[in-house]
Parts: sequence; structure tokens; C-alpha cells
Amino acid sequence: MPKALSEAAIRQYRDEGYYFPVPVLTPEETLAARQKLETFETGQGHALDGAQRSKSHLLFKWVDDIMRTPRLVDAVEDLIGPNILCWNTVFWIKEARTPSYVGWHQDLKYWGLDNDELVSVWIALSPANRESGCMSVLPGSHERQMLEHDDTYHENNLLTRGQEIAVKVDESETVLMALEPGQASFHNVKSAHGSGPNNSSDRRIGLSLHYMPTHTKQTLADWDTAALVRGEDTFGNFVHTPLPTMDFDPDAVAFHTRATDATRKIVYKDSAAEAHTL
Ligand SMILES: O=C(O)CCC(=O)C(=O)O
Repeated sequence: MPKALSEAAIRQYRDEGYYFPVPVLTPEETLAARQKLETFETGQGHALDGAQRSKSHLLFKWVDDIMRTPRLVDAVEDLIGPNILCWNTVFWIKEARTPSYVGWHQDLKYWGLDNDELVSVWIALSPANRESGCMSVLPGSHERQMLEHDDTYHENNLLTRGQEIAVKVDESETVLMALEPGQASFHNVKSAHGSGPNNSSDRRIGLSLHYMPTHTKQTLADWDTAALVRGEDTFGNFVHTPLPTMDFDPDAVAFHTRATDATRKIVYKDSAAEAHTL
């Protein structure tokens, strides 16, 4: 008996590689998260940047809390079972009326993880729709072979290498995953997805969380980290991230530096940018 998702939702996720919308945060929780993010950004005088956008649960306790929200983790458990790690938490922010986009890609291509069970959850902290550049997904692409990707390093592509699937994706076959604030989409780590620019007058703010079963292995590095969010980890393939006791907990911040350095090495491995970024 599933804990949070309907049988039909689970079937759709398995057959098509995605499911949305799933309400995961209340309006109050969503507003509070956005306010905490933007209060921090105002304090530092600029938007989140660089490594602040990755493994952010180590910097912000409220992101760690979102990562462990029972109604969210229940839905993840319905898809991947009870022993759950979260590999990464990433902010995807497109400022109002800016050309930033995310090229069509498959997450598994660059993450070094050894299976396709990982589920990416993307939570909207502001309206995500066609105008603001929400994600689109190519149904069924999780069932196919991994596709070739080109590293474009395009300045407006938010992906690390500006990667793009090498063949043209037929937009008429894709599904727009529009979300209200507080709703989430779920996609399989092999599902092809991307998003266009934000033509709206508000920021488009998303937080993605990458959940995987504890038996997952990292194939591109000897040392990698993940948060144990539910169940037990009898495999020990990832060093567990510490639980922050507050925002910018010094121990968690020190760990964040090591953990994001390791992630950077993984996602840039064998790329032209590797020499400049490591
Ligand atoms: O935020 C976006 O538009 C894309 C995010 C993405 O690629 C992901 O969460 O895997």
C-alpha cells in the first residue's frame, strides 16, 4: 500500500518517467522558504551563487528540513523503497525577464551514479509555468538508451557544462510540467528534460532534491556524500552529510566545502572545463 502517491501516479512515473504535480509544501511553508532564501540573499547583497546552490541543505537548516519533510519522503519511498539517501539539493533560480535556460539533458549522464532508480524532485518556490520557464520532460525517454550530449558552455545555459542532448528534441512530444508554488514534479534520472527562459516579472525559483536507494554507488570518485533521510544504510557507499543544527552551522559549512568540491570533480570529469574548474 503506497504511503503518499496513488497507484495511478506510481504507474505513470514508471511508464512515462515523470509525475506531477505533487503538493509537498503548504502555502505558509512555501512562503517561509522563499522569505528565508531572499532574506539571506539581501543580506549578502546578491543572489545565491556558485557552490551555495549545491548541497544547500548543508548551509541552510530549512533546506535540510524540506529534504526530510515526511509527506515528500513518503512519496519518494513509494517509488524507491524505504532506505533513502539524498545525493544533492540544488537551487535553480532564473531571475525575472532573463534569458537563462536549461538545455535538454539526462541527469544520469554526468552524475556517476550506477543505477537509474534515482528520482529528482523539483519543488516550485514561485510560479513555474510556460512564461516563467518551467521544466518540460520527454515522456518515455527513461526507457531508452542514454543519449549523446554536447558540452556547449553556452553562457545562458544553467547546466555546469552547458550540456545539450545532441539530437533535436521534438517539442511536440514533450510535456510542460507547470507547478504552483509548493508543488513538486518527480522525474527519473534518465528522463530527458529542459526548460526555457523566464519571461515573467517574478523570479522562477526551484529547489531540486535527488533521492536514491542506499545501494547506489558512485562510479566516478572514491569519495562522495549523501544525506541519509530515511531507513538504514547497510551499504556505506556514501559518507553521510552531517545534520546542521542551524543555518551556517560551522561543521556543516566545512563539510559543504569538501562535499561540493567532490561533486564538482564528478560533474566536470573528462570535460574541457575540468582543468579550469578543479
Ligand atoms: O530548473 C530547471 O529548469 C531544470 C532543473 C533540472 O534540470 C533538474 O532539476 O534536473
